[in-house]
Amino acid sequence: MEHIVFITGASSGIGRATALLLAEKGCRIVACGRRESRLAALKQQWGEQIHTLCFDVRDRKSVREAVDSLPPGFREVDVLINNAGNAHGLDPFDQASLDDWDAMIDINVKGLLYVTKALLPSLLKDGRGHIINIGSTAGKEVYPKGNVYCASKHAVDAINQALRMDLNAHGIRVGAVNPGLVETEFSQVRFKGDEARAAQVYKGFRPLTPEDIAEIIHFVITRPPHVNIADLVVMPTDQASSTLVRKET
Ligand code: NDP
Ligand code: 8X3
Repeated sequence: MEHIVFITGASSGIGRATALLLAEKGCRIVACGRRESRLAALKQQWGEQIHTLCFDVRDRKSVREAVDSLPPGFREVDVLINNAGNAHGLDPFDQASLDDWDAMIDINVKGLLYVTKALLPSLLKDGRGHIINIGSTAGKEVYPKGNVYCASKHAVDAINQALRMDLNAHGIRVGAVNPGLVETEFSQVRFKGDEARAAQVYKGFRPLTPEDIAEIIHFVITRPPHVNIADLVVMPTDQASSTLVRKET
C-alpha cells in the first residue's frame, strides 16, 4: 500500500490501532496526539515508517505549524483520518459543565476543521486525496445525558456530508466511519480517570475493539479509486442503538 496517512489521535484507542495496522500494510504514517511518550513508543516500533507530530488540535496555530513541519517523505499526505476526539462528562443538560462542552466542541468539531483545512492542499493535489472522518452512532442519534457529545458528533456527520459536496469537483473521496461502543480510553476520559466507572460501560456484553475499527478503515482505504464508502455505521452485535445494549444480568 503506497499511502501517506495522517492520523489524529494516534496515541491510543482507534487511532493507535489504525496506525499500527496501516504501518504493517506498508503505509507511511504521520501519527499525531498530545502525549509525546505514547507517540515515541509507536515510532520505536515502526522506525522510519512513522513520523510523529505532537500538538493539540484545538490550537489552530499549532496545527498549521505541525503540518508545515512535515519532512520530505511525509509531506504528500493523501489519506487523512480525522480521529482525535473524546467525550467529556455524561451529565444532564442542567448539570453539565461549560468547560466540558467547550472541550468537546473545540476538539471534536473545531479541531477536525483546523486539521482538514491545513491538509487540503496536499489532499487535493492530483485529485488523489481521501478523508475519513471518525463520527459515532452518537452522530446518528441522541441519548440521555449525551447532549453536547452527541451534538459534536452530529456536527461531524454534517461536516462529512458538506466536505463531500464541496470537494466533489476535485474528485477526492470523503467518508465517515461511525462506531458504536468500542473499548478504548474513551470512557476513562469521559469519566475523568474513574477507571471503575469506565469499565462498567463495557461490562456484561462484548464491545468492539479498536482493531475492529482499524480493519474497517483499512477496507475503506483499499477500495478501488472509483468507490467511496460515504457513511458507515458499525456496532457490536450486542448493541442495537445508543440506548439498547443486550447485557448479561
Ligand atoms: P481514546 O481516548 O482512546 O483516543 C482519543 C485520541 O484522541 C487520543 O489519541 C488522544 O490523544 C486524541 N486527542 C484527544 N484530545 C486531543 C486534542 N485536544 N488534541 C490532539 N489529540 C487529541 O478514544 P477512542 O479511540 O475511542 O476515540 C477516537 C475517536 O473515536 C473519537 O473521535 C471518538 O469520539 C470516536 N468514537 C469512539 C467510540 C468509542 O466507543 N470508543 C465510539 C464512536 C466514536 P492525546 O490524549 O495524546 O492528545
Ligand atoms: C462513542 C459511543 O455511545 O459512548 O461515540 O457515545 S457512545
